[in-house]
Amino acid sequence: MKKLMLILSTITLIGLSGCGNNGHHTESNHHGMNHEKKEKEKQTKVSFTFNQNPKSGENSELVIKVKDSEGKTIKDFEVEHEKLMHLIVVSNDLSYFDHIHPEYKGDGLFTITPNFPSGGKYTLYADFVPKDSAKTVKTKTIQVLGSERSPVVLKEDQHQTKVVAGKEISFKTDELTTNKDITLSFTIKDEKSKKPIRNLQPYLGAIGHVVAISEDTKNYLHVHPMNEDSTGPEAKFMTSFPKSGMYKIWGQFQQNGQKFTVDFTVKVK
Ligand SMILES: [Cu+2]
Repeated sequence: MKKLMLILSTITLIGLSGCGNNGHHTESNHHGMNHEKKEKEKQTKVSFTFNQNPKSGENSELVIKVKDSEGKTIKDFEVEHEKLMHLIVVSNDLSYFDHIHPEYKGDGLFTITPNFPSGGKYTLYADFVPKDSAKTVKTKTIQVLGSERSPVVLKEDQHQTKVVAGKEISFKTDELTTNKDITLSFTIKDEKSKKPIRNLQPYLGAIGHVVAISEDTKNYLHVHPMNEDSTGPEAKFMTSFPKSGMYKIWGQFQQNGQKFTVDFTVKVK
């Protein structure tokens, strides 16, 4: 059952729509179970509206409205990873990443004020589960006003070890091919002492939280922990990559009340 949940939660987005209403989702390794839930997901309609044109350095409130196919408000949501909705915000070159939690105002309405460090294109991924329905991801690409940075070219990481917030994090994967269960593993040590860290705290109810996005921003993989109750030093996750190409992977963990995010860019053959 656990494995099935892991597989079902690996969601692929194909063909992002501007309004977030027509995004097609396929679930890799899906064997036709849960058809009814899948239908419901297809019918969920989400609108993303800012109270003013979003501009870097300004606070523009984003309102996310969730409706069903008949335009009726969806009011009840399941708590997933301790939250009713997760919102991932990336710049379209994937150099900027944020993972935030819109506040539920009731009546199918969520609000949040995202931070945009510069002008340019960004993609928003709203990740939620309507009550009695399937995990749903709806996306929108937006143009943020303000001065733009030159885009960062995505490059495959040559070194699978990075230092973030005083931690040395090593990243390993199975051989990266498409449509196969792939284990992603992060091993976390103290940067100075090189001692394995064994007191990671639960972050959103698990050892960590991992998201992977394809270079073109069209595939969003919500990855789930395999050893969710562990406190380190190793955090393992499973996912499946639907298409070959470059993906950026962000792992988020917490120790001593401090959250930290590490990213690795991989090439899937
Ligand atoms: Cu979240």
